[in-house]
Amino acid sequence: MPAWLSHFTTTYLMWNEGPMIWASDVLILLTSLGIVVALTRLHRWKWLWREWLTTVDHKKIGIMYLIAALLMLFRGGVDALLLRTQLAVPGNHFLSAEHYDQIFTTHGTIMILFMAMPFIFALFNIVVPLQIGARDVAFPYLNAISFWLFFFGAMLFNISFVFGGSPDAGWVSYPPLSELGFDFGPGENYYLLAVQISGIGSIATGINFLATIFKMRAPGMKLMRMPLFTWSVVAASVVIIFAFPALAIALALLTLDRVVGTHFFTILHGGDPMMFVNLFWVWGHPEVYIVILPAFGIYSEVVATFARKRVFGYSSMVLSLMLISVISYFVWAHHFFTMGAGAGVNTFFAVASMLVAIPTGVKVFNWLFTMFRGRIRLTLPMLWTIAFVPCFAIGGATGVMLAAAPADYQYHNSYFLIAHFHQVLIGGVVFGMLAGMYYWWPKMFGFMLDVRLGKIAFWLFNIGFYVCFMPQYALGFMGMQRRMYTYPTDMGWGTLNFISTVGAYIMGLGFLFIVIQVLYSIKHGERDKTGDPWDARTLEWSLPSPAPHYNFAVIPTVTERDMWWELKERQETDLLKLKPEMIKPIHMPKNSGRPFLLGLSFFVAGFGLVFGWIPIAVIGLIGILLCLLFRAFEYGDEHTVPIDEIRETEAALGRL
Ligand code: HEM
Ligand SMILES: [Cu+2]
Repeated sequence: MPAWLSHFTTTYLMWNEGPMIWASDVLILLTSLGIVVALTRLHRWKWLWREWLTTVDHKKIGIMYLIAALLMLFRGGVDALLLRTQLAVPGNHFLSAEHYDQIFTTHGTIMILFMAMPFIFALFNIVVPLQIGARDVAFPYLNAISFWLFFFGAMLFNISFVFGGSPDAGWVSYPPLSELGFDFGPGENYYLLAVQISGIGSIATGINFLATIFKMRAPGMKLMRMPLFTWSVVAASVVIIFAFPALAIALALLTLDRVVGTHFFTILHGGDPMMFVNLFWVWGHPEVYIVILPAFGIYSEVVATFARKRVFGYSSMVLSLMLISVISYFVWAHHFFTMGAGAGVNTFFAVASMLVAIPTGVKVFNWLFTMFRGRIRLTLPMLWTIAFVPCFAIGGATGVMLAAAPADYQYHNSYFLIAHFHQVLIGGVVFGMLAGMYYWWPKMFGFMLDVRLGKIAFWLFNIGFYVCFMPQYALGFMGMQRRMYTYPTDMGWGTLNFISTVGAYIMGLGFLFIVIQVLYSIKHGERDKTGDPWDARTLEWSLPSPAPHYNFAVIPTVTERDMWWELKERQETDLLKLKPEMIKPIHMPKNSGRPFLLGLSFFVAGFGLVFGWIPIAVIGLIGILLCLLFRAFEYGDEHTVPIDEIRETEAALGRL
């Protein structure tokens, strides 16, 4: 091999790092080839471009978010299994310390930013316009940009594994560890740029959905008539808009430190690493609420539907959503009680953190009261919701323990913390997202998912969860610290770690069953011809599944909360029935390839900056500018759907 080539393969392709990299290379190559061949053989390239890559339809964007989130759940899950395999027995050499660092970093970053975030955005997109009686979001073009920024940010982050090396300073990326002096590989740059790019998309999504909900509701849908999921999106969007800029600034300043040589967060020359820690958690704590609040919204919809009762304490549900989102800004320092802020500061943040338990408790009791004496149906969404309650209660209780600042000196950065946050993130967020996916699946795709396979997945995942994470509370008390890549036999941590790893594999099996369930149901799933398979309460269920691209042929006028349910109860659904003369032409946004190209340009620019390859970065930046320029001079990005076409579509759906 010529010298330059071997330099390239070791420095960038990391072929000297062993079978894990080779296997990934082969897998990526085979998957890409498989996709290309399949698309070509089935003549689907045009379809892919026209129907998906250029779409501005919120329902399709939502589905793309969902697919991406599930893929990232898989990637983050494989990371988790690698980590747990390494920790299964004392003195293990399955992963090196270096690889362990990289994998917990990519696992954490991917799970939070590239799995949980797109999962909530998937459901925002799929549900909100249908629930409030709108034809799309307020800014459909921007919505597509948000998706492609997220997507290409995620791709940029993922290729670090096979090109140049992954970040390894943890998902929080604290300096000075993440500064050039200690971390000179491209991995940290990947982290900074990838998270930055997708973060811009997230801010735009927050703005988009707030505008959508405030400006695009159907006539008569007053704020206090909105479904609770929509309310939870309001709360989460507000938090996104105020929190994500802090992250953007923290990342930008650290990027400047690394790329330009400034000293914002260094120890030398007047910098201060604690500034980064504060900025990071000013975003980071609200971030966990950004992902949990929509889950709370989902639980509210599911509980009301499957207990066949109006949600208990609607107003207190709305108020507690809002209270949680406000309080979430005053708790960030609970992530570093031990870093020397002093008793006064710690007391403030401890008390504020514990306060969050009050509105959260209100919500939990309201869900329980809604179920109380309801005619409960144990469908898949309901099972995940019921499983959430005890899981989240334990996670919440251990959270209050962690919020006790003096006691946190014992638990800080131990496995107790790891168990706590997985309990709230999995038991709260992942359970919620799965409940939401199961609940709205028929609305998205028009068919039902197999229940038997879903129940197997449910039980495997839940049992696996407790087997995996309960031992970790004990391990924390026994002194095991987080981010340890191995431990000696005489610490006595072997048995509990082994049990925990077994649990992780059981969860992995649970995920596998979800995949099998989806694949099986694509072929054998029962069609949903009614549009309302759950006998549900809110407007989206008055539409056919899947809804036509313009959603509502005629925008309904809302007269009360849970109107669809109330109309059914009074047998007045005819009030929503279409009459041919009601139909008017509809204005819809035109598809555009530019959001995709803009995302791609960001990817190219980011990739160039990761390695300091300026010409590549410049090409990307020119691409970005061109996309913006063309958009600025675009007139008439809407088209009109003629009356005949709407009548035809509605007639084919049996609604005229
Ligand atoms: C599917 C089951 C999961 C398992 C078995 C698992 C396992 C692990 C393990 C072994 C670690 C490293 C602990 C350490 O050595 O310090 C870790 C860290 C972490 N996990 Fe998970 N995890 C799972 C799911 C999730 C989910 C769903 C999320 C978020 C939504 C998440 C977020 C994180 C974060 C933020 C870290 C910290 C990374 C860091 O220290 O920088 N995990 N997880
Ligand atoms: Cu926090």
